[in-house]
Amino acid sequence: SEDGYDLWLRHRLVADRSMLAHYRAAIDHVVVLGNHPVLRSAGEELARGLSGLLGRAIPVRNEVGKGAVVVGVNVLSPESLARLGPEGFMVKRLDGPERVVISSAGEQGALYGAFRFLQHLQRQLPLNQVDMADRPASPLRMINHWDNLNRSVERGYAGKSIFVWDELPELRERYVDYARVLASVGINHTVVNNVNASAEFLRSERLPGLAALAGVLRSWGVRLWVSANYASPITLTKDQADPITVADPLDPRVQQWWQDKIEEIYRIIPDFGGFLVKANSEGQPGPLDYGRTHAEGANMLADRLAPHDGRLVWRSFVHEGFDDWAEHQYRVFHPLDGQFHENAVVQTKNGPIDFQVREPVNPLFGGLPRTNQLIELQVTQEYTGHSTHLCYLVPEWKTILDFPTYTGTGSWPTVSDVVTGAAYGQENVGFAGVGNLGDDRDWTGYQLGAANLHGFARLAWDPTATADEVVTEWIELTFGCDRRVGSVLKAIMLQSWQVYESYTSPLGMGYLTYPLGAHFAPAPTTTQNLSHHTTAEGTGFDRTEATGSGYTGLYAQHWQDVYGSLERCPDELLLFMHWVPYTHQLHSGKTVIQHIYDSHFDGYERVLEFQRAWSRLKGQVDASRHGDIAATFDDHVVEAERWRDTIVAYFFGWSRILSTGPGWLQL
Ligand code: GCW
Repeated sequence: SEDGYDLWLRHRLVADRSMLAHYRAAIDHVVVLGNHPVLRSAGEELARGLSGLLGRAIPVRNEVGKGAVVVGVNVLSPESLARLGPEGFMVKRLDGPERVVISSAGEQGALYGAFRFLQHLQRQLPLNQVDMADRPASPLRMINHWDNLNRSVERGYAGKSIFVWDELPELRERYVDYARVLASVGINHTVVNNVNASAEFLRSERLPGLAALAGVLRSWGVRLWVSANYASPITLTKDQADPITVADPLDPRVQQWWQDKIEEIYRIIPDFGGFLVKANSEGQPGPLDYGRTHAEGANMLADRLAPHDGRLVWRSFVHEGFDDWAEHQYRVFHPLDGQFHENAVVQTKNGPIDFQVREPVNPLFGGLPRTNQLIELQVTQEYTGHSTHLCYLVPEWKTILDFPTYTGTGSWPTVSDVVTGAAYGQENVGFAGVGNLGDDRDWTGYQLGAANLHGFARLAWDPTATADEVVTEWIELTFGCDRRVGSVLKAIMLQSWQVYESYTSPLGMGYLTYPLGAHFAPAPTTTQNLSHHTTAEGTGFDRTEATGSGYTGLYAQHWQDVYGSLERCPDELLLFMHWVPYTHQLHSGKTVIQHIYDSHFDGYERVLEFQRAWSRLKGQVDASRHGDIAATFDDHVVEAERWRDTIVAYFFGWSRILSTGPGWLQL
C-alpha cells in the first residue's frame, strides 16, 4: 500500500495504456558510459525507475542497441554541453539505432538529466518532447538540517533525525534514499547537524561516521557539511593537559587548533563542503565575545578551508532585544560589506524577523553588494503550521525572489539576481533551505509537506519557474496525471499560504505565537513589543524612519518612500511598517479592524472548503494516502478555528468594536 515513502520518486507502472505502449516500444535497456560513482548512480536509478514505470526489467548493458537510454559525460556535442556547465545537461532522442542520450560536461549533470528523464515519463509526456537542455541557476543549493546528536530535530515535525549518529559508520538503506531525494531535484550540498551546534560533531571519534555518510552522499553528487560550534577548541580540549580556554579568532593556538581540525577532516572526507556557523546569536558563542567582528570570525575559518576547496557559511541571523529585532541584522552586517573573504558566504533569512508567514524582504539582500550571499528559506513549517496546517510556501518564496531591491540601476537587482550570482557575478551564492525531513515513514510528517521540499529545490534550480509550474510537477510526480485530482489539489495548494495568513496574521503583523515556545498556537498577548503595540485605539508597529524604529530607512530610496508612507504601503505589510487606529481605511476600502475580523472568518471557511474538496477525491487517490491526508485536514480545521477565535477575541477585547460595517458597533 502507499505510505508516501517514495515521495515524488514514484516509479509505478505508467497508468495511460497508450503511453505505456509508446515507452515500451522505445526503451529497452540502459547504458552507462564511464565508471564514475555518480554515473553508476545515474545508471542504477534509470534501470530501477524505468523497470518500475514500464513494468518489466530494463537492465544495464554494455552495448548500445536499439532502445538504449545512454548516460555519460560528453556523449553529445561537447561545445553545447560545456555551455551548460558540469551540472547542466542535455537529453536528446537520436536515430540509428533509436536511443535516448542523457549527457553533460560533468557526472553530476548527467545524474540530474537522468532524474529529469524519469520525471518526463512519470508525467506521461511523449518521447518526441523529450529533447531538453537545462542548467541550475544558482551554484549552491543546500539543505540545512537542525538535527541534534540525540536525534531530536529542532523545529522538526517528522519524527527523529534520519541520521543515527551513534550507529555510524554503519550505514542504513535509508541514507541512499535520502541522497536520491536530494539529487532528484538538484540539491548539491547538505549540512547534517543543527546550527545550534554541538562541538561533539567535530570530535575525532565522530569523523569516521561522518566520512561514511559523506561517501553515500558523494555518489549522488551531494557534499556533506557540518555546523560548527565556534567554541569547539574550548570544548574539545577541556580534558587536555593544557586546554585552550578561548575561541578568539586572532589567538594563535585557536587558529592552529582549527587548522589541524580542518586538515584532519579533509584527510578522510576529501570533498568536505565546509562549516556553517551561527555565532553570537541566541546564546551561541562567537568572535564578538573577544571583541572581534563577524567578518574576522568568519575569515579565520574560511582561510583554513580555502586550500581544500571548502567554504564557510556564516549566518546573519542575529537579534537582541525584541524592540529592534527587525533592524539589528542590517545594522550589524551592513558595515561589514566587502570584508568577507572569497570563500566566505553570508547566509541571510528571507525576512528581517524569523520566517513569519509574511515579512518584508530582508534589506540585507540590497545591502551587501560585495558579499556572497545565500538566502535561507524555511522549508520546515516552524511558524506556518508544523505538519498540521497545509501551507505551500512556493508562492511566498516567489514574492521574495522576484522582489526588486532598487539598489542598482532601475529596479535591479532582484533577490534572485543576488543569490544566483547574476547581480555581481559571484560564484559562492545560492539557496539554503531549513529542511523538513525526519525518520517518519512519509519523511515530512504530513504528505503534502513534501511539496515544500520539492518546491524549494526547484526554485533553487530555477527561480524563474512559476508556482503553478512547480506545484503541477510535484502533483503529477506524486499523485499521477489524473486531471481532476490535479486541478483540485493544485487549487488547494496554491491558495494555502494566503489562507494560512488570513486566519493567523493578516496585514503583515506576524509573530503571534509565544516566542519561547513551539510557535504553533496563537498567543498574541505574549508578543506585544515584538510584533505589535496593540492598545484600545489601534495596532501595528511603527517602523518608519519619521516616527518609528527607522527600519524603513534600511532600504533603497524607492522602498523607503513606499514603506514609509501610510498611503503607499501595501496592505499586506501595513501593520509591519505602521501603527494605525482600528478605523484606518485600507486600500480595499475596509477598516483595519473589519479586515482583521473578516479575514479570520473567511480563512477558516476556506480551510473547510479544502477539507471538503479533498474528501470528494476519495476513490481517485489510493485509499491510504487519501485517508492520511484527509485526517490531516481534519486537524487543520480544528487548529484554524482556534486561531480565528483567539485572534478575533484578542482584537475585540482591545478595540471593543464589534463591526465597522453598516451596523457600526462599539461596546
Ligand atoms: O527561528 C528561530 C528558531 C530557533 C532557531 C533559530 C535560528 C536553530 O525558533 O529554533 O534555531 O531561529 O534560525 O537560528
